[in-house]
Amino acid sequence: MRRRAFLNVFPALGVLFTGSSAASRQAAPYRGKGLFLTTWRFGLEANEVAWNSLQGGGGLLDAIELGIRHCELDPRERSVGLGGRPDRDGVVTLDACIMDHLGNAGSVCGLENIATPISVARAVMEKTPHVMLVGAGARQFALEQGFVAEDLLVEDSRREWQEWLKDADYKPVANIENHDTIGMIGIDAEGRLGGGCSTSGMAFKMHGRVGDSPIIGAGLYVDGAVGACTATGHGEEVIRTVGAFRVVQGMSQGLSPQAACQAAVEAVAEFFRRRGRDWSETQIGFIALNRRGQTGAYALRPGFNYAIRDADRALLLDAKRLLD
Ligand code: SD4
Repeated sequence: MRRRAFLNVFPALGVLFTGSSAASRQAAPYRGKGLFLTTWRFGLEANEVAWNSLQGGGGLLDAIELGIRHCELDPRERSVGLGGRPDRDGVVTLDACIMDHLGNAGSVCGLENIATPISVARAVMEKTPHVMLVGAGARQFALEQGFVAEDLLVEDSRREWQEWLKDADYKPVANIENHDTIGMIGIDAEGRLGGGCSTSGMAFKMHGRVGDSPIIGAGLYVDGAVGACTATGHGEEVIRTVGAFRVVQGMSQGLSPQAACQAAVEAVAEFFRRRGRDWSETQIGFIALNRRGQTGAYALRPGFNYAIRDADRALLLDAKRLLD
């Protein structure tokens, strides 16, 4: 009997014959009350907001949007939303995206004057036939949706930019000035997965530069049957290696979230080696979650931390890394 015909007749046996990935998808469904995993220290507060929303009866994507929004609206966070560092022309441009377990997704790139790009990304997902809006079109759409335009450049960021203009030398520094995208992935009590990501991008980038964070598959990816991943760090390297998708693909092939994150960081390192480029100031970090609620995180070098929140834990953890 040909394989497909055999499985049509004996579908329950399919799991035995379709290899480890399909088998692990069938195994041990998630039984917790929910879990959130978020990049960097501000993930602690963002997770708390998301957790309270989920436990209060909100949907998973509502929780993720609210958690990220909390960070976007905090002017002290200088790499996300209001207060984000500007590009080299002194303009704050924001990137964000959101994705659910069904593959619904929305994204905005280079959005100006709107403090909550994650909510605009969600509106793109829910109210347009598109996935991604950029620049002036994204801003126009946001205004049409009732978002309010405001000046996002806070005094501290303006001062830093003016200081930077003296040399105007664009030089990313690992973990220090600009590696602080908020990426949040989560799972709810029904085992649904989702994620979101928001950033002002690399400080003093060229006007018009888009990083990995709003790109579905690079800065964020969710496959409801497998898992979710989000990335932080030097976006060009994450785009080059299709980072978040690579991690989810690794999980679909049977890797644990931890091993899948490690494999993606190793791919980044390998791409650097091939290109013979200096990567001493590059940081990349991935966090991942599978549909059983198992988590993982891995970075290129020390300094990347992430927050986890579930019914038992609210912790900030240091990610394992490739280099010391
Ligand atoms: C970017 N990935 O625009 C973002 C920056 C970042 O933590 O993650 N910072 O390239």
